[in-house]
Amino acid sequence: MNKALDPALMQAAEAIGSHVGTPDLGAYWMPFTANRQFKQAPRLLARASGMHYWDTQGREVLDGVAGLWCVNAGHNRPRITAAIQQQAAEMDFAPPFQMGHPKAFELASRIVQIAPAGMGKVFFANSGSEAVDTALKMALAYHRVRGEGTRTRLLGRDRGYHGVNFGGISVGGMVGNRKHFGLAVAGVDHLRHTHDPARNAYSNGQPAHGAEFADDLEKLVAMHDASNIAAVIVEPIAGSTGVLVPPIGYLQKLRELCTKHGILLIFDEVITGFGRTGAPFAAQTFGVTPDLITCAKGLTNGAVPMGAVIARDEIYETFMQGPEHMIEFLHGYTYSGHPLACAAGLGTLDTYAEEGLLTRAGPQGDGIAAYFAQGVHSLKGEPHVIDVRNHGLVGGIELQGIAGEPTKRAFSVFLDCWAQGVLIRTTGDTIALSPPLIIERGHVDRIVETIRTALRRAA
Ligand code: PXG
Ligand code: PLP
Repeated sequence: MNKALDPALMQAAEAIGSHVGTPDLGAYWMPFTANRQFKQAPRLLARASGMHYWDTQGREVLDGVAGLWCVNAGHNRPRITAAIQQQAAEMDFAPPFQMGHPKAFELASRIVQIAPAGMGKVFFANSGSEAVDTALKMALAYHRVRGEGTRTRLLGRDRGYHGVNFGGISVGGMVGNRKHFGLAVAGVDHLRHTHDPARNAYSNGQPAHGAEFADDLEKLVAMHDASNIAAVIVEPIAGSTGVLVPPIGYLQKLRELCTKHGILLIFDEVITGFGRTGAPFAAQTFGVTPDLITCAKGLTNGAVPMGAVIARDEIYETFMQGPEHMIEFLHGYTYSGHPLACAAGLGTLDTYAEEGLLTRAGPQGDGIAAYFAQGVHSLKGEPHVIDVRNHGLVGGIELQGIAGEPTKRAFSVFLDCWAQGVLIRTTGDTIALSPPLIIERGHVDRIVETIRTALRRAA
């Protein structure tokens, strides 16, 4: 910089400069990121459209994970962009407590139209984590309002991921996300997870064995008594812990046991919601209706943060007692039903409907899910691969970890794919794929062959 320049001009030039080149990486404490490793060789995205990102160097990158399981309609879709732009110019914010704005009601109605029958009420939050904590509080309050206030215990499942807030990490089953944070919420317990590679390795779709894992609920009821249990929360397909598809009959059994014991069943559909499994919700794909559904991500195509809890009508009606001027559920966020998020949500649901995306990955689709399944299963037999699992447009490719260095092998495959221009995601030593639902066969080929190349040269 020329020292003779006017200091004010210099400051302005520096401010512009920080937006053109690589910015100073020091101040930003990145979430769920190896900060030091990242900052040595940053991966910065600048632009996106359809199936692709472009990084700050202008390199095209094929998106194999819909951003982070959320951009289900593909990137920068015109209807969604226009809806957000229009809303931003019209009204920035409306207080959500004791006030409302039309789009929040409209979006709730639109969600109910695609939700399982009988689930007619929607509560808005701003993320999956907030949706989960909202649903857990709703379950506790529901029992209390009904005069069963002893039902305070919450059950999750091993290898569950329910976001990062205190309720979510407590019912979650990932010790790494919990061990640094003390007791979190007390009184939780966990079912076993359903992953059973000895019997189910390389299952295409739902594994045949393991419905009996749901009987763990009977065991926990025997241990704690049903009168003390409020709810069970599970992901229909566990995503974050490596794509665990429910065995045939498992969710049905869980539903039966919950009904038998008066326990609410919560499906965390943050990943499985909005078409990922071939129906709007996995509840429909698997033919099991829970009492509460949590969702986020695909709700707004990732364009504006938003989460939601979809509740059975009866749960809402149960709260609607007492004096009419009193608030029935003492919960909510400043940004619940934010106008920008609602606009994005409406634009997103329009896009899904126009393009048939919510059912494309299912039996009514054009065969893309079967093509995807064939692609990921063709990786069987490649170096390090010990299992491949899939359902709809979700795929998991599990690698044998390097002894004593878990996650390292999969992460090296991730870096190799990035270098080859394909974005994948790894969790532990499993590669997780969840491409935008607009994916075409050529994209599937490119993702699969890129992974194959990376596997063949991985240490
Ligand atoms: N529940 C489930 C089932 C999720 O998958 C959350 C809750 C939390 O949502 P928010 O919006 O608070 O992040 C999630 C989020 C991964 C990965 O790599 C998955 C998620 C988030 C970040 C990374 O698998 N899922
Ligand atoms: N902390 C303070 C001090 C607040 O005043 C509020 C909201 O008014 C919150 C936290 C909660 O913020 P939010 O409603 O955005 O979740």
